[in-house]
Parts: sequence; structure tokens; C-alpha cells
Amino acid sequence: MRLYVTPASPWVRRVRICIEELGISDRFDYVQTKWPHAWGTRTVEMPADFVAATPAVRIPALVAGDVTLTDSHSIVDYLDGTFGTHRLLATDGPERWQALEINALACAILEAQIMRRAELLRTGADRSDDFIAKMRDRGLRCFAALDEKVASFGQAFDLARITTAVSCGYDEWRYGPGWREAAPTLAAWYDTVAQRPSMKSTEPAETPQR
Ligand SMILES: N[C@@H](CCC(=O)N[C@@H](CS)C(=O)NCC(=O)O)C(=O)O
Repeated sequence: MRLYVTPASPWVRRVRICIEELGISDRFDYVQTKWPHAWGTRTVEMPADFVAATPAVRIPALVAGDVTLTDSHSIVDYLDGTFGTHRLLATDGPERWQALEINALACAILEAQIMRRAELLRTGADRSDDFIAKMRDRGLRCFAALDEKVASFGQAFDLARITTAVSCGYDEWRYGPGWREAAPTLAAWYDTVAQRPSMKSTEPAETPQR
């Protein structure tokens, strides 16, 4: 299978951690994509194979033998169903809804983090400080909400917990430790799970430029 990635993307990292946790990394060819800073606001030219794989022109994208999937949600669902017997996200029942509750908060943080990043790549009068603050505040509110839920987390490092850990890791890497003030209990939990091999081997790094 071919997975289009960058080391900076939290959406990619979420998929890569699931792959590591499922123990199926030897099944993948990782294709590193390169992005000019203009990606945040403009259509940028990308290699034909990437555009063919994903008309959305976003990462992650998975080209598997039987299917091509163009967002992290469907990719994780496919991998978990095919190789994990749905152990990363229950298919039904209260366990699923509780996991989705956590997952939705963590995904809202990832979305806000990436929109904030795209806005920060604008310069001068094009950049909206209001919008940047709105995305920061959205993230902090969701971190505070997750902080209330840490007591119910349990031991499993499933999709909801993986996405939560990715949101903490991205904020720390891109924006500094400020999120920890909003979510001190979550921060203590994160410091433990950040030691897992799947987290260590996927630590964020700057997007390759072209
Ligand atoms: N909902 C999508 C979001 C993917 C996404 O936004 N990826 C970003 C990188 S973190 C991207 O490729 N952005 C490029 C663009 O929007 O042009 C998913 O779950 O995969």
C-alpha cells in the first residue's frame, strides 16, 4: 500500500500511529510530499500521482490494492477493519459513542491547529490575528473539555486516545507548552503516552519545502 505523508501533519501522524499500534508498518510505502508555504492559501502544483490519488490534494491519502482513500478517518477505519478487527474503534454500542465523543474533541483541535497554521503562513495585511486567536481559543476550550475526561480514559491506546495524543503533541511542537495550562491532567497523561514507541517514531518535524 502507498501512503502519502509529511512529518508535520497531525492527520498523517494519527494514521501512522494506528499503523504502528496495529503492527502493520511493513505493508506500506511512505511517499513524502513536499509543499511550498503557499499551500495555506493557494492551489499549489503537486506531482500527478498524488493528484490522481487524491483530488482533494491533501495528506494523508492511501492507495491500497482494492481502494483509494483520501482522509484519515476512512483510512484508519479501513486499516482497523482489515487488519485490526476493529480494536482501535468499536463498531457499535456505548464504547463506540464514548470514543467518538473524545475523538470529535481531538479532531476539532487538529482542525483548528491546521487552520491556525495556514493563517500564520499568510503575511502582512492578508493575515487575520482575530482568526488566529479564534482557532487558538477553540483548541484551548477543547483541551479543557478533554482534561475533564482523562479519568475515564482507561488503558487502551485506541483511536480516540491516539488522536488526543496527536493533538497534544502538535500543539506542543508548533505552538509551545501553553495548552498545558488549560489541561494539566491531560498533560500528565500525555507525558506518559508520549513515551510509546509509536509516538516516538512519529514525532513531528517540519514539512519538506519545495
Ligand atoms: N479531514 C482530513 C484533513 C486532512 C488535512 O487537512 N491535511 C492537511 C495537512 S495537515 C493538508 O493536506 N492540507 C493541504 C491543503 O489543505 O491544501 C483528514 O482527516 O485527513
